[in-house]
This record gives sequence, C-alpha cells and structure tokens, in this order.
Amino acid sequence: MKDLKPPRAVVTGASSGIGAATVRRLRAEGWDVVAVARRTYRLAALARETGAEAFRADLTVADDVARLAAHVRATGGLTALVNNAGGALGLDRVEDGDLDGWRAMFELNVLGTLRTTQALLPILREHGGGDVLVVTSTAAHAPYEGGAGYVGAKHAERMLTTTLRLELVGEPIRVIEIAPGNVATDEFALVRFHGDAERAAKVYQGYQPLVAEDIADAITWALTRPEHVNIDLMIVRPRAQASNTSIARTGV
Ligand code: 8X3
Repeated sequence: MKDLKPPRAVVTGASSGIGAATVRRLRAEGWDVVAVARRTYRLAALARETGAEAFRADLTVADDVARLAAHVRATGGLTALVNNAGGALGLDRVEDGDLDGWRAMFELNVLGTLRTTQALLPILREHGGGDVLVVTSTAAHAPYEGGAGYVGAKHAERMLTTTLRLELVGEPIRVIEIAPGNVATDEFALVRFHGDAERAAKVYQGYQPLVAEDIADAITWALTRPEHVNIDLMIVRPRAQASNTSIARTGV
C-alpha cells in the first residue's frame, strides 16, 4: 500500500499550461505537490498561490534531476510522478527539418522523461508503490504533415511508457499515459512557432479547443482511481477534433 498521507506528487513542466493546471488541481484535492520547472519566477508565483513547493530543475541536465530526487527523498517521498514537461519546435516537412530542433525535442520529451523516471522510480518503491504518469500527445499515436520531429519524439516517449508498464508488472506501480489533442495554452503553439503569436493563435481558431484544466482533470481522475485500476491510456481531444488532421472549424 502507498504509505503517504496526504499523497505527494512531483509535477514537471509546472510553470505553465497543463503542468500548472495540474498543480492547482492536485493541491485543491489535498495533495502535497512539488512543482518542477526551469523558470523560478513563475514557480514562485504558483507556489504562493497554491501552497505547492517550487523546485527549479532543467530535466535535460542530469545533476538537476539528481538534486530533485535527493530533495524528494529527503523531504517526505513520493506517491505519483507526473511527467508533463515537453514541447514541440517547428512544423517543418521532413526534408526541411531542423536537426537542432529535433535534438531538443528528443532531449526534453524522451530523455527528460526517461531521466526523471529513472531517478524517481526508486522513491515510489520506497513508499509502497505509486504512479508514473506520462503526458504524451495525440502526436504519440499518429503522424501529421510537418510534425515528424514532435511525432517521433512523442512516439518514443509513448514506447518508453508502454515498455515500462510491461517491465513493472507485478509491482504496486501503475504506469499511465494521458494523450491530449489540441489544448489551447499560453505557450505550446507559441514555443512551436518560435514566438510568432499570430501563427500560434491560428491553431485554435474556429473551434473550441481543450483547455489545460481539461487535462488536469483527466490526470487527477487517473491518479485517484482505486489502486487495482490502471488507466493505461486516455486519449482526450476537443469534440471538434476527430484526428490530428481533421478539425471542424467555423468562420475561418
Ligand atoms: C499537441 C497536439 O497536434 O500539436 O501535443 O501535436 S499536436
């Protein structure tokens, strides 16, 4: 049995979007939360607002993740790791793909999740088990034109997740994948398009996209099922989106 009361989560990518919404929701449900991101000023504001603990770390840096694990172990342990940090860079055809962008996407989405999971999994075991939840994407399930770098990284992250579930069977650890479709957040599309706000806004025009709270809701629901229930995979899209490339838009 998981032994922490209240339960305690580490949420990565906590400074904005789905991560910040998840911190708020878990705190509202009575969880202790360690909110992890690179930007300390945003983390500090979130910590003040929610009572979460802020921890600055860059998940592409091994020493930062080791410090995070040491901190979590020394300050009470862990019930759930929410691997949310990630992102897309560019929307280029394969023939035009930017190698540095692809490398950065693999570093954060794949190796960041791997490194963080490797570092924190032993702490889940020390506390009678727990959850490894990975926020992938519908890009982890099908390609779209211009998406290959992100689609490839998210497919790899998904395979890390499904393989881990196979490897841990029999242990009291659940491995959960939440795969969001189009979620209108402040930063996902803006970062993808290198700060081009007009192009970013177009991604969400003419239909009702998901909001970060919708995914925080799914994450919280999956984490709070009875211990024998493992939500292997939840794909969550806006009603107006039938696939990565089929979106019913009006007025555009
Ligand atoms: C976000 C969905 O379609 O931009 O992960 O890849 S998409």
